[in-house]
Amino acid sequence: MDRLTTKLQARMDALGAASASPLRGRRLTVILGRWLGAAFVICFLTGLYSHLLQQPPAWMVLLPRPVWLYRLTQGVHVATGIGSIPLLLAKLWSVFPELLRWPPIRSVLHALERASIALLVASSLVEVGIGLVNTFEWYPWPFPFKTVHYWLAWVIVSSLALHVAIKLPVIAAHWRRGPAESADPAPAGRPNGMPAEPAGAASPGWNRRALLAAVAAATGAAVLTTAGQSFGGLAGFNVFAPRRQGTGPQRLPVTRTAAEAGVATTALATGWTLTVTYRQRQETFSLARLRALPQHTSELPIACVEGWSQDALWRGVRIRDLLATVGAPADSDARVHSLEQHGNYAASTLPAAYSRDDLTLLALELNGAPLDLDHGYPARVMAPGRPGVLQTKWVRRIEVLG
Ligand code: HEM
Ligand SMILES: Nc1nc2c(c(=O)[nH]1)N[C@H]1C(S)=C(S)[C@@H](COP(=O)(O)O)O[C@H]1N2
Ligand SMILES: [Mo]
Repeated sequence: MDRLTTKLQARMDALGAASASPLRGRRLTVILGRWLGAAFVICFLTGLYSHLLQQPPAWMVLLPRPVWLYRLTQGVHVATGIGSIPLLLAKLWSVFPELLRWPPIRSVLHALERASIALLVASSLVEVGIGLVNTFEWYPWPFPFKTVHYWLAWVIVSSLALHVAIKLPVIAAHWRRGPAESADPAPAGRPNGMPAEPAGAASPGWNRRALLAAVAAATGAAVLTTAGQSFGGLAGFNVFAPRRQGTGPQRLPVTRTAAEAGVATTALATGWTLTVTYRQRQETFSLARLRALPQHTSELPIACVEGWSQDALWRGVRIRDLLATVGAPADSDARVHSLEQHGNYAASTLPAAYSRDDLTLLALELNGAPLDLDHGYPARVMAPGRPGVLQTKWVRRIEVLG
């Protein structure tokens, strides 16, 4: 048994030596950890906001203004998520020799620490992997993306919190000594896992700064070449993101076409009508009758959950005017039904915070012309500050709830 352990120990040491780099050290790992921790916290908070907007609990304060709020939070979510990929890889590289340390478990606390890190690493890799692939609308796995992504986010923040809690003595010691001091080569003896700065490295400080600059540049490049899908100012740099601003029918991208939704025929049928219902009351509107109602213009972005977003000019009938035609109070929630029959997009709920808003329209026009079939002809909902997935296209019925 002892011989086996010694042998394994030697193997691991050899592997460690083969992949050794003078740049690795506690300082590098700490700095990358801070960057990555900040990125994950931003991802978690913006992701949670997106989640809550899609199934708001009773206590939730819904914010139709500023109209660009969700566009910003989800754009930041996807950009930060993509930017965290180089950070995560660099962080894993910086601690890689730790995986080879022998014996693998030294105490209960050490076992707990390793388990929490294993969980953190595995869930982070899966989370950013499926997140990235999702923004390309590719779902090559048999599980529902949203549910898995959501629960993995909780696994990440919980294991991150545990990881920080276990490291608290190290962090506290670092701050007690002062950051400048502990940046110096730490005393030998590897008191808490991370190797100290290797002795004899020429100038680890300078090398570390160069490496950190390279990681920062990789992160910046990942963000810069994708964030143009959400932020107009960066559109010219958009090399990798799947959506391009100003493209598609009426210069606006389409997530799912009428043909894909199976509504190409029903949406173009001459007999199309909109039905608005409230308790026993019901009103039916032809397209001509809708056009005869007061028309209003709203400049609102489509802000897709997948991160792309773009401003557009919408024109149509205010939802609250439509609710008034059946005598519904202005403060009503409404359920919006699409011609699309099945799946997540067939209907959406419009809470009162949006339905009473001046900017919320049943839009008939986009950028100065009747809606393109793929943008929801004959009529779609457009409300401020909401995820694109809730801006139901090809509306056939509005049901006032309550
Ligand atoms: C490359 C990295 C990432 C990308 C591209 C990405 C992308 C996305 C996308 C597209 C959504 C919208 C899902 C939908 O509503 O259909 C989303 C939601 C979310 N993301 Fe991420 N994400 C990434 C990383 C992360 C990380 C690191 C966390 C947390 C630590 C996180 C937490 C969340 C949460 C909580 C949601 C809400 C899910 C829900 O609505 O149920 N994401 N993300
Ligand atoms: N009925 C229906 N409404 C829908 C969709 C859909 O597939 N079916 N896609 C949603 C999504 S995910 C987004 S981002 C917006 C996109 O609107 P656009 O295609 O006009 O750009 O429409 C939303 N409304
Ligand atoms: Mo979307």
